[in-house]
Amino acid sequence: MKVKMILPALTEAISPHWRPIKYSLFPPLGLATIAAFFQLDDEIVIQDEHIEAIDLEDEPDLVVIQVYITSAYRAYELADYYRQRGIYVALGGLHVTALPEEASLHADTIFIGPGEDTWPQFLKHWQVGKPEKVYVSRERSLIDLPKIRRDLIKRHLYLVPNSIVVSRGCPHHCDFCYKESFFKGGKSFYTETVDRALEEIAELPGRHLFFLDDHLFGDTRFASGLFDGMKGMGRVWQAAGTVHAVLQPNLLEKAVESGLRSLFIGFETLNSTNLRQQHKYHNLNRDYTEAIRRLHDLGVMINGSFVFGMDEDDETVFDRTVEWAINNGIETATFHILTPYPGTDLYQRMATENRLTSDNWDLYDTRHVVFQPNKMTAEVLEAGYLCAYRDFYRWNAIFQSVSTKNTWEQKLRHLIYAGAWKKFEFLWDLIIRAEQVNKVLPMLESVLDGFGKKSAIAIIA
Ligand code: B12
Ligand code: SF4
Repeated sequence: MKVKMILPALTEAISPHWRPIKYSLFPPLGLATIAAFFQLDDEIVIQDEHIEAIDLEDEPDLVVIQVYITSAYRAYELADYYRQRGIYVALGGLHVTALPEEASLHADTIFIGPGEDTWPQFLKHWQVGKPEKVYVSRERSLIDLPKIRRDLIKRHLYLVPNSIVVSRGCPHHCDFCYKESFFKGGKSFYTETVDRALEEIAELPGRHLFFLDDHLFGDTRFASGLFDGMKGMGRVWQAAGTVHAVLQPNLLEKAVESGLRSLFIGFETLNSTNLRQQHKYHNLNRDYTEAIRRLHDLGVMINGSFVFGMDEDDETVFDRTVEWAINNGIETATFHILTPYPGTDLYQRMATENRLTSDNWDLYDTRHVVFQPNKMTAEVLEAGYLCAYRDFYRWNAIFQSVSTKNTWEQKLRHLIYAGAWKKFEFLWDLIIRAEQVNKVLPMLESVLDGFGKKSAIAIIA
């Protein structure tokens, strides 16, 4: 059987004028995960539109498309194109799960939720010519799964080919997060076994790893076992975690000993009423500054995530947040405009309060305002968001933030990391076009690792 698997891109990612580095970071892990269920003699191609043009002249027997909200229209366009040619189309992923009725207009079969249980069922039915219209995931497990088909990934076109997920979901329940609706009807947080995760890690070439788990530290026993097992593997790695996890005694130290060098942290807001309203209780009454100090003392750089537009935010929130992030020496920041994804409790609340102002999914990219904010206008929110990015990544702000670091090595590392990420976008554009992005990986490894001085490990020892 000939199978074509597609990760469609949002418009910005395929601009002929500009190629932002963030779209050349990670390969399509979700598609490679379900590709593992095909027979070895099936001919499978994975095409990721973020890094290559989709070949539309082919004649596959089956087309599989992963749909995110921001790429939904493109996904439907591709699906309609193949279906018009009589080719069977299967759609799955987050947006299909959130809005199955919309997606089913463009598919022969749709998949609700994670695909590890439903995809093999579909393949069995397909082989006997009786595939169903809808498959709903109920059994959630990562035990005894076939190996991810990493051989189908074009590693050389990504800065971070070694992305990995060893768990699914998250133990928390924030109102704005995709996870509650995606995992409805079954477990919403589960992990691989430690042994299986270590086996997968051992098979990945090179040193660098990026864990894409929503919350790698969410199960303390699992995380602790994983970090113990990774000790001595010589890896440098990045991941996402919570303030709470960072404040837990010993776990962070173990992570650092096993190679953690940069962590994405969802601070989201500095306002406790906002946190309460979004049900982000695990951030409530946590000492953010202490979490930052702990990370920096252990040599871990921080990518702080902040959301603007919650109900307590007014036009002063932008400056306050940026100033706080700079004064705390946060190396990189990711700002978002609050976005009520369909399927979330936040979406439901906004709909009930008649505050949704757009159902154009292209605008649900966390850079546009698609609802009526409470204490400011949509225009002020969008402008404030743009200013926050500009102000945080001004050279003088970067230098101010760098000056909070104690040693020259830490200062240099901060400067290079923040600068490379946001100040040399024209260079990334050239590198991506020349298909040389993966050649920059050794530099990333070196910066993460404090230029090979193993500073963090020395601190622990
Ligand atoms: C890596 C990542 C990216 C990467 C690349 C994405 C990629 N290569 O897949 C980059 C940096 C490009 C990116 C960009 C953005 N992202 Co992003 N990203 C992620 C992240 C952290 C991990 C994705 C991942 O690999 N998961 C692990 C794999 C195993 O899971 P999976 O991909 O979901 O696949 C499983 C199922 O979905 C299902 N499945 C998927 N497709 C199909 C198809 C079929 C037929 C079947 C049966 C099953 C199936 O089976 C798979 C196995 O279970 C997620 C968070 C998350 N946990 O998902 C956010 C996330 C997907 N991103 C999100 C957003 C908002 C964005 C941006 C808009 C952010 C921005 N402001 O720029 C952009 C635009 C995305 C786009 N192209 O449209 C949101 C999506 C919300 C939504 N409802 O769609 C998420 C959920 C983050 C969040 N918590 O809000 N992202
Ligand atoms: S902690 Fe993060 S991943 Fe977990 S529910 Fe909240 S926003 Fe989602």
